[in-house]
Amino acid sequence: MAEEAVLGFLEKNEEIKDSGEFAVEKGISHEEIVNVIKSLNGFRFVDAQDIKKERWQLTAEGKTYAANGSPEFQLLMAVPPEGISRVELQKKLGDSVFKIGCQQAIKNKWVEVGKSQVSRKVAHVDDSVKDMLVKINNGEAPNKEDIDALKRRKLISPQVWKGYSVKKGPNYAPKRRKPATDLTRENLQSGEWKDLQFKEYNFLAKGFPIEGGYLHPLLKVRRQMQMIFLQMGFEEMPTNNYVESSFWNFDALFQPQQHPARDSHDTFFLKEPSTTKTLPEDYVERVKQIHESGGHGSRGYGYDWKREEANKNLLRTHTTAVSSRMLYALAKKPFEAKRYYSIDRVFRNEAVDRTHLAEFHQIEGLICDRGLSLGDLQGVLHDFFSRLGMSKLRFKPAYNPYTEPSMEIFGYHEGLKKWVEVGNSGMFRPEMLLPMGLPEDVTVIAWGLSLERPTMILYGIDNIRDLFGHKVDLGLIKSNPICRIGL
Ligand code: FB9
Repeated sequence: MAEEAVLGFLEKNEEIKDSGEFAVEKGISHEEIVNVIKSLNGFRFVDAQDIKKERWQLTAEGKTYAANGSPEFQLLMAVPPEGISRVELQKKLGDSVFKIGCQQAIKNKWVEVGKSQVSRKVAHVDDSVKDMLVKINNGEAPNKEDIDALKRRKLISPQVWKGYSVKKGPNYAPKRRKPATDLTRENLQSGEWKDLQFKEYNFLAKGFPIEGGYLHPLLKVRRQMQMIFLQMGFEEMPTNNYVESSFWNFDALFQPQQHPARDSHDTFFLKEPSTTKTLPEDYVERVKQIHESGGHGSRGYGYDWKREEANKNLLRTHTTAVSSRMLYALAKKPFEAKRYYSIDRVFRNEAVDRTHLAEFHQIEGLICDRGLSLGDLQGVLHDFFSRLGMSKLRFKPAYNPYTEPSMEIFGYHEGLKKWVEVGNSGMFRPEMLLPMGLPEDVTVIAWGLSLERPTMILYGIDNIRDLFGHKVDLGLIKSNPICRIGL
């Protein structure tokens, strides 16, 4: 309707001077007219020029007075000829109307407001304020000083009115035929295509966003860590078993059965299946020995080692449980040096906070060879972490039940301009390796770190809950850039 009105009017007239007046004339809402003008302008059916006008609109308070009269007029009307007490008048009008009404009525010398009494000074007046507010509401513009007076009383506020003046455009036609957007068999056969107006191709139109899969940042960094290990000649250990026996997770690592990590405060033990099915009996016997009474020069822990403790199933607390399985398997064969790595989930019954969840991904590397020393360990750590962009390392003596000596590793992070704890390491104890059957002169150097910490640092994520778990921020996953480590 609005479109026919605009195009129809321009058929007979040069221009629509003011879309606002045109809307009133045609009895169509100005908004509808504006939408049509914009669309016709887009297709160059018309040529529309902006016109702006400053208008005044009533404030909420202005609207109440336009409806109920100005407060000073309401006040005067409420004062009977014989006068009235302030209190009664205030009750009649309400606090705000009474207060403002008094100010204005006194100023207009309409009333006399004594200590308790209020009396009239005039018989009748016009409520010019209300009249002006009504006029403004109907779009009329009162004179400057009235505007200023009403503005001072915050009864009106300025409003920019936007409209258009409209002329015929290069594609003007009295009636807009929807431009064809397709050459169909029908309009080809009917020959209608000859007079059809075809819609222009919009070569800037964006195609439909191709939704693809998104690699989680953890998987991107895992891939980069994997590449580093493979480039350093390591092979991946099979970590596809979250459920492990206490034997491989602890006992095989010479971790005593009363070690604090082995109680349910730190470890998730399984209710079902609660115990492991099979263990290599001869090896278990040797582990029992080394725990109870030592051997190979070690005096062991000297406690009563319990098979049922070793049988308990748990969620592995470290991928070192996989390392113990792999080293035992290695010992069963003629010895050959090996470089192994693992990157997979481990579970610890820890309090969840900004950097800790009950599970994280552990990265572990180990080299099993003859006559390896702590120097070799520091060497391979330098090689590994320099590929992570950290060429400056510092080592701090540490303790692990299954490595002696052990070192915490600190690296200087150029981006953060500070030393960061980047992991832990050590040489697996003979009490762990010899019962497996590995040759006397074989030593194993190993180290471990997490996948979450480097990923949080690389992607600037400071709360691990945004990165992993049910509160993960999918937007972050979708929009995360490719962050290259070490570069
Ligand atoms: O990952 C850790 N820090 C880290 C690693 C890399 C990194 O890269 C920068 C971007 C380039 C930045 C930081 N840490 C180990 C250090 C700390 O975050 C530490 O507070 C938390 N640790 C976890 C364990 O928390 C209880 C990180 C996790 C960890 C610690 C030790 C091992 C594995 C994971 C181990 C081991 C080990 C030792 C000897 C033999 C075999 C395995």
